[in-house]
Amino acid sequence: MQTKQDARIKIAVQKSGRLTEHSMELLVRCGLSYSRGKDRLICYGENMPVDVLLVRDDDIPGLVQENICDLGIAGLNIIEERRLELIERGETKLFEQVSVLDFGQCRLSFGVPEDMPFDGPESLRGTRIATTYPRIVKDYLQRNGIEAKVVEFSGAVEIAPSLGKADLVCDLVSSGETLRAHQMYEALTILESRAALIRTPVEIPPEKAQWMKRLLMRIEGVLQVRESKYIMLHAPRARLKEITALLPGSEAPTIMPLEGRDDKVAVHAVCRENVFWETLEKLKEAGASSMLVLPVEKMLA
Ligand code: PRT
Ligand code: ZN
Repeated sequence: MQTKQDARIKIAVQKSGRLTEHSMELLVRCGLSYSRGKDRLICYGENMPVDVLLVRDDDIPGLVQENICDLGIAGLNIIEERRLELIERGETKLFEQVSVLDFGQCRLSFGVPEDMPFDGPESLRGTRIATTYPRIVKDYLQRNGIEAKVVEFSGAVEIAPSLGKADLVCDLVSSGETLRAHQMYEALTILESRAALIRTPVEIPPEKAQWMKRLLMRIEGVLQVRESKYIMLHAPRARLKEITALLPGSEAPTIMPLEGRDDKVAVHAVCRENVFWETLEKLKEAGASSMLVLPVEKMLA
């Protein structure tokens, strides 16, 4: 028998860490308001049948794989490591990646001691590599036909070389400060990571499907809006074609006359990509003036 609880969508989010705030903010932007359970491990959706389970990021792919949660948000580094582990175990039904999100950016890179020269993947041959991502590293080495020893660490990978436990490391890097503080440099990136949304391999039951569809559509909408800008400018009629071609990711812009000016028109457009200073400078060179770039609040195609 189905209980009311079964009709609620469960989404696994990191309890406390780098992805927590961004993940919750994304859900709030999708319209979710919630109250936090007494144990502070669950956030109950008040206005949507969506509950958030707060867990360690390492547990998220497993919870989604086992269909305990319908959705989960974790770093691609964690997702990929877990995916390789499941394949290794002969698992055939894996969680699915729904979309890559716009936060949690970092790189999984080889960090090499300052006194060790690095001349591409060949330099890894015969070395001992400390990492918390043994499967991703082994997969990389195998694909490149390189034999090396992978030493698995559960944390504080960066101290492995100074302890004599490894020659180099493969770890997450964002500013590079941690590597520098341990007399290492970033030599080669093997995975560009950011947070991603994954879903259960199991078919969503009909009583959840409607809300699931709405939630995924809203997430896509939020991601698109964050990238999108509304741009307004004045353009000389003679260079209109050139100017509209410079607008990043915009569909048919609106062209309007300017009172008392036959040589210029007003151009309004939604750009589906961020509008950077470089673009504005190019537009100015092409004769555009009075440029205004505004954020977009909501968008529904
Ligand atoms: O408790 P729990 O297991 O949930 O959290 P955690 O400590 O395992 O994860 P957390 O919160 O540190 O990171 C969560 C996710 O954020 C990671 O899985 C990545 O997808 C992403 N992320 C983004 C990062 C970084 N940037 C990052 N810089 N994760 C870790 N780091 C660490 C890295 O391991 C290294 O120690 O930061 C250090 C390097 O940073 P820089 O700036 O010195 O280069
Ligand atoms: Zn973790």
